[in-house]
Amino acid sequence: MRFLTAGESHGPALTVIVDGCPAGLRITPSDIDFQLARRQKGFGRGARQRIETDRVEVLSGIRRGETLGSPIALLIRNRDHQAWSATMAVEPQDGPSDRAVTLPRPGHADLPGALKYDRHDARDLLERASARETAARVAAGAVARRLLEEAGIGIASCVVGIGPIAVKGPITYQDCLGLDEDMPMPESETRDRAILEIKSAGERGGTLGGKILVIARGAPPGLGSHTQWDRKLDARLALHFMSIQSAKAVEVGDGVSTSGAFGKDAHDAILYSAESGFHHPTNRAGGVEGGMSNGEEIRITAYLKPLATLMKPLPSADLITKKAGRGQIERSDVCAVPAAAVIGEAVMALCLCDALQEKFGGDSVGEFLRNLRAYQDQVRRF
Ligand code: EPS
Repeated sequence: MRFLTAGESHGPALTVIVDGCPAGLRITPSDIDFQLARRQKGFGRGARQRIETDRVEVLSGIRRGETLGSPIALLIRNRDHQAWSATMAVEPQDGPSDRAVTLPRPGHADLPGALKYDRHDARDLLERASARETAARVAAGAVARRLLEEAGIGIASCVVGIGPIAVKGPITYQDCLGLDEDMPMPESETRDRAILEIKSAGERGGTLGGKILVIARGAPPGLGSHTQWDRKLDARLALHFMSIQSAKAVEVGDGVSTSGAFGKDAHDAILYSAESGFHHPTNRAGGVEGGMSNGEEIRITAYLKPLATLMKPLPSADLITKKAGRGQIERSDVCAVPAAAVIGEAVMALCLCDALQEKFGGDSVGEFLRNLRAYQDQVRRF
């Protein structure tokens, strides 16, 4: 299953085409809207989310509540486009743009994009670099997670850090369920401190990053492969998570702490019981060994930098005059980490769906599930 998104933040709409979804998957627009609404929540979001109520329009690939096996085209309109129609006009316009951005924001796509694409108005870059694009990926992810549900795979997430505030952990899958959607952090005292931290950052005109944990439960062993670098599941997960706007690091399992440990404290022993088959008493590997899922929970932590749009901007230089100034002020969020957790669930679903279909194929959901079950049976009888 593959997908491509298109759309600018203040253009008419975002779109995504999901290709390769098997036929016969039961899905409704409300399944997708449910995930889109989750993405819009979160403490620290800015004014844009009060303008938008993201809703999907299904243009193709779904009929009478089931996928057809044909490309699924999804569209999410930008309500805010009304206020930006002249700025974002497709037709040639007279004179300079009313909302040109010539002072690139340090940390954003503005400067490297301007140089690369030879554009002197950074709006030509920032409109696409905007995290609004993630609405399209969350819509595609909602399709992927429906297929995962059929395969018995669940995905949950939580926020494990906001700026300097971090949960103590360890965090289980269960801990990620039923959390407050505005700040889905498992430890209530830490959550209260995180909210205060965001409030105070906002008052000071600053922004905050943080970290999210995404867990997939129920994946069979053997997704991905050790045989080639670009088939390794951990490498593919890292690509998916790293592509979330503002992600700067991705950790599989306890990868960061085990890099400083002795081998005996870094790996997970192998046990066997008639009931559970081969399994591990710990999960430092985060469910991936040798580039393949090992049957344990797949655990990814993604680290997000503070958003680059600052109300008290850093020094910058003008793209046209080259004169010193400060990064342009644009409407933005103080903190988008809670939304990133929802986006992380979507990219986890998309990555696992791709790996599952690579292994089990199937033009229909029935064929896909038959192949999966035959393999699960093989693993049980190993
Ligand atoms: C976002 C939409 C954007 C920002 C934010 C996330 O809307 P606008 O630019 O109109 O305020 O709120 O994007 C960024 C922080 C960014 O750097 O692009 C969204 O829908 O998620």
